[in-house]
Amino acid sequence: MNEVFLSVLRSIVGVANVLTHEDPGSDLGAWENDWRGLAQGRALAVVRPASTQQVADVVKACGAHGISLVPQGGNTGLVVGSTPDASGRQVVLSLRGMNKVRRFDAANATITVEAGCVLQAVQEACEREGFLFPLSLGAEGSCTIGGNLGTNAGGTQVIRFGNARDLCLGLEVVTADGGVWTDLSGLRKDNTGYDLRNLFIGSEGTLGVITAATLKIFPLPVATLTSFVAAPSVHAAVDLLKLAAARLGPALTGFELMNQQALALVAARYPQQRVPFHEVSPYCVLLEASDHESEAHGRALLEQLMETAFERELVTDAVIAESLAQSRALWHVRESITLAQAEEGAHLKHDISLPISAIPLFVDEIDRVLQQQFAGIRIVNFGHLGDGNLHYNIQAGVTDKDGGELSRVQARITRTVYDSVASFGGTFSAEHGIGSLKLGELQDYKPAAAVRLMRKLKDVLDPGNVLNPGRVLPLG
Ligand code: FAD
Ligand code: 2HG
Ligand code: ZN
Repeated sequence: MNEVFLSVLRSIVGVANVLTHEDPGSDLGAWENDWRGLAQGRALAVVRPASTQQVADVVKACGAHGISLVPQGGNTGLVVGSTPDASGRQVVLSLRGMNKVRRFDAANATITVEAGCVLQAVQEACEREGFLFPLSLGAEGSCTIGGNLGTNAGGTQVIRFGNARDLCLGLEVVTADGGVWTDLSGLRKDNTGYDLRNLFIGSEGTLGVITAATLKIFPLPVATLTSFVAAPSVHAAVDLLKLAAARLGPALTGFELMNQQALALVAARYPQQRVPFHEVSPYCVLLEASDHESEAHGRALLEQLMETAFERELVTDAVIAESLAQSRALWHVRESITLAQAEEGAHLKHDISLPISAIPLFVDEIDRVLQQQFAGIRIVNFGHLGDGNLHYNIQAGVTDKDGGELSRVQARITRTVYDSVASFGGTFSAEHGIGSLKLGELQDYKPAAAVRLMRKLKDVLDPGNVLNPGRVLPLG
């Protein structure tokens, strides 16, 4: 039966684009395993389509043979949603081969790309034409537009440009029955019924396979200024955010928070990186301002902002990058925290979002409670303070690199964090999604009526459970 199915797949995408464990010397680990080592899957096959029609035919074949599939882009996701289960019965549908720019429309300020385009390649294609595609995140060198839309990725520019959903004007989607729904016209207004686009975005491959997207692009700023400041507390950082938003308006394009522990980890793992003044400050903020007038104008605004911030004791130290290289180095420090945590060993992630006004009191409370209950706990708190999204992570102790001790208490820690987040009106998944990692939290914290509606939608759009079953919603 497998052989019949595999030969159907081969007839659709070509022999070279169906990879199986039976192939001599095959190693499917890159597609099967979660990059953090949280799950090892086993695929029936990895299938690499080159066109939308091939995707549609593969989806149809899977449905006909009762085989489910897992759409995959860069496999950089953080909630174990893009790798197969261990059954050996699922197909990984890798979209990476579909990586063409289909259309660039300067007058409409849009770019239409295939789902397998790597985010950085899209950014660079836009830049060559004098435009900015502002979605930006640490994995941009390997994550794909399909994955970005599948997870409704956030990143560092949400404060100004919104998340992936806000940057998307249209989609091409292969539905669970193998049909194709196309809306790539790039309209900014279209009130002709239900919003299908936004249903597929963020559905993590459970409602349809995204094969292409029309994305919003923006004029490139004349200058981008980066500043790294030391803040005495989260309260001060939030006050600085208010001040910066008032002074800079839409020129405020990034506002990232990092606690001392996060920076210490980067400094310890990557000694070649220059981490300004991390030893003395409980928190640092990376603030980015983009100016459409001139570098001098942007710098003057930023310097005035810093002057006021010093006067109000919101910052205790500050540097403004003098060159592109310096600016990149500062951003590199921020973007290195995830890998530093992974290299340091076992850790827990809490990708949370709260009303910005609630963040100082939340952090005071949760820091205090965790430190009381779990002696020696290492809290690595960083993230996109500008949009209310913290990565309130916990690192295993220095003598517990493989996480043996942490695993005993992790359920309690996570429950304590999410209960507190909920009590402050926040959510347990800001930008990473649900995948298979947060199925329990979905049941515990998402209103039951919302979960019931989600289940109804899944049943209608994918009655055969062909698309990424057991992700976002538990198996029924
Ligand atoms: P994958 O990991 O391959 O897939 C993710 C999900 O999308 C899966 O459920 C998959 O089935 C689905 N999917 C993939 N392709 C498609 C498709 N074509 N159609 C439908 N569904 C699809 N995330 C953030 O939001 N903000 C960050 O700042 C951020 N920083 C990161 C930094 C690092 C160092 C790393 C490793 C990850 C980071 N992430 C971040 C998480 C991750 O990069 C994003 O979730 C990214 O959007 C995933 O893209 P991908 O192509 O790797 O998707
Ligand atoms: C980031 O903002 C990513 O760097 C990853 O969302 C967060 O490692 C994390 O927990
Ligand atoms: Zn993030």
